[in-house]
Amino acid sequence: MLPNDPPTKPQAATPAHHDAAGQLRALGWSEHFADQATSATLAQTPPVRITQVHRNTLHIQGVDLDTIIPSLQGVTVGDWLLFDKEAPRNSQLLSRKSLIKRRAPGHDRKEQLIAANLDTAFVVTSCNNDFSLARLERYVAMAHDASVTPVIILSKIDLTTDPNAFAEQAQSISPQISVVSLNARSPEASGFLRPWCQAGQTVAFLGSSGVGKSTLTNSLAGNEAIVTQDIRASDDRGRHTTTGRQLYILPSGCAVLDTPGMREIQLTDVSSGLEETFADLHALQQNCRFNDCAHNTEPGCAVQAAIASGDVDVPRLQRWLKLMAEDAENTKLLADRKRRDQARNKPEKSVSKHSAKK
Ligand SMILES: Nc1nc2c(ncn2[C@@H]2O[C@H](COP(=O)(O)OP(=O)(O)O)[C@@H](O)[C@H]2O)c(=O)[nH]1
Ligand SMILES: [Mg+2]
Ligand SMILES: [Zn+2]
Repeated sequence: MLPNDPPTKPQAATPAHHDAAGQLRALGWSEHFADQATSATLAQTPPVRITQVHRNTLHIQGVDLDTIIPSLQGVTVGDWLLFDKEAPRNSQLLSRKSLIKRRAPGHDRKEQLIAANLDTAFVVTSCNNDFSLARLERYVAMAHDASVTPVIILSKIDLTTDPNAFAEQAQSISPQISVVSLNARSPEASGFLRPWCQAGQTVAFLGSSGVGKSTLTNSLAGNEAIVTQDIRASDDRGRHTTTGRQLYILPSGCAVLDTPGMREIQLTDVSSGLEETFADLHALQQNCRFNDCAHNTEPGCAVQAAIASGDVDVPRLQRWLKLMAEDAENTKLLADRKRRDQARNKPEKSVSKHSAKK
């Protein structure tokens, strides 16, 4: 083609990260993972990231690699594997930097892995009926427990007359958490999220359906490639083949996970996350006379004393007690269940695990 020839079709954008190191970094690779393998191992079994989990397959991306492999047990979106090309089932799961999970809805109520290796969780709610402090606290506790930085995003500020009232309430959860108010459809929206979306970072949007998660994902991607408005499809009933969670690797080098709305987030095994989210109440509790104080009618209860003096917000205390009870209950149920499953499946499991050697 002559230099002055007009291009006959749009030119593919030059990828910002065309070398191997740049590609890996854009996928979220960091020392935490590199430290887990020798360079010989990495050459033999290259690192790949799971960008989607389907019923029977995984979508993986690596350096000059974008493919589908058969499912592996116990992995989730965002996980890193050392990919064995000859025998994908023998690929090794790298130890995670963070993991977000919940107790799944439905009657079997197993533990469900939501996402691995996130740096930031954007907890999105809109300035309307969706807004619920109790739900925000759940997500924040989940993020804290996973050592993922929670950032609260209040969307649809263009649809309310008093966005500040929502922002103040959200900030009341903790002075340490960033609260960002925005109109997800405005061109400025992605700019507000940039501080958390630098190259090499992995961020996720969590929150109910319809609050603007896909709109924000699109805004970060700088295009309309990602479908907005979750289709109310059969995936809700668990028969569908995909979880609907997808990790997008943006040209800017940030990995973004868009998730469909989760109707229910039951906490499990997040006691330290609750401690961090309700740090004020947790600190007060240390001064109660009894270790197992229920902060009800016990003598010497520091929490009741703080209520009497007006220092404690009673609805917040009630939400804290409820979440702690729920967490304790689910943690116990799941531990019992795991024990039962282990006892029942032991012989079978070990056979299938080592079947290659039989
Ligand atoms: N007015 C307004 N509409 C929004 C805003 N955020 C999202 N929407 C609209 O709300 C609908 C649902 O958005 P979507 O991004 O699909 O929500 P998701 O289910 O959380 O992924 C779409 O029609 C969006 O255009 C916002 O901040 N303001
Ligand atoms: Mg969506
Ligand atoms: Zn007490």
